[in-house]
Amino acid sequence: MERIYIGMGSNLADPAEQLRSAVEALAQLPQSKLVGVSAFYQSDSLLPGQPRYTNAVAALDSTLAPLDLLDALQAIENGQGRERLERWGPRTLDLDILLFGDQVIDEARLKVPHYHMQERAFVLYPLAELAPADLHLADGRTLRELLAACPFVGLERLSQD
Ligand code: A4P
Ligand code: MG
Repeated sequence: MERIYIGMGSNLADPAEQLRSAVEALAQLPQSKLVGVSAFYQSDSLLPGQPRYTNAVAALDSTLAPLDLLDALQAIENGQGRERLERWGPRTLDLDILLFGDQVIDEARLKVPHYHMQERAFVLYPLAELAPADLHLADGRTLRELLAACPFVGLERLSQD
């Protein structure tokens, strides 16, 4: 059993609703238990000219193998109408495996910890709602240190309805 953190993002077709549907789908995953979901946060896209994103993080306990979880997450993305037209393009739903226990995974299809999560406020602040502050990445840096280096700028925490 591993504690897994999943980053969720959407900037098309009612993003908050996309994230709510994704949470329902995560709760249905086999061999897994959804243990928490952060608040939703809005921020500008890292790429100019795209709609604003809504992001959140979910925590899952699972005995799925990493690549099986990736397959399941991609099936959820596809089920919510994701079209991969261009890398980094706007998307109805993006599900990224941020952390998979303390495993470091370096496979063609799966790199964990997720690329650049250490410096993305829209990942770190929702993650901090769920994870212990002494959570550390494989390089030894704690979540507390990463947060201290990543100002809460341009993020808007949405009230939950
Ligand atoms: N892949 C490798 N490692 C992982 C992992 N840990 N989790 C592979 C999930 N997938 C992983 O992903 C491309 C391939 O990455 C997958 O086939 C999988 O095998 P993708 O989701 O198809 O492509 P992508 O999302 O366009 O690329 P990427 O690199 O995941 O983009 P990002 O980093 O997600 O950036 N601005 C705001 N405010 N909020 C956002 O969420 N997101 C992006 C996209 C840009 N700007 C943003 C946001
Ligand atoms: Mg992605």
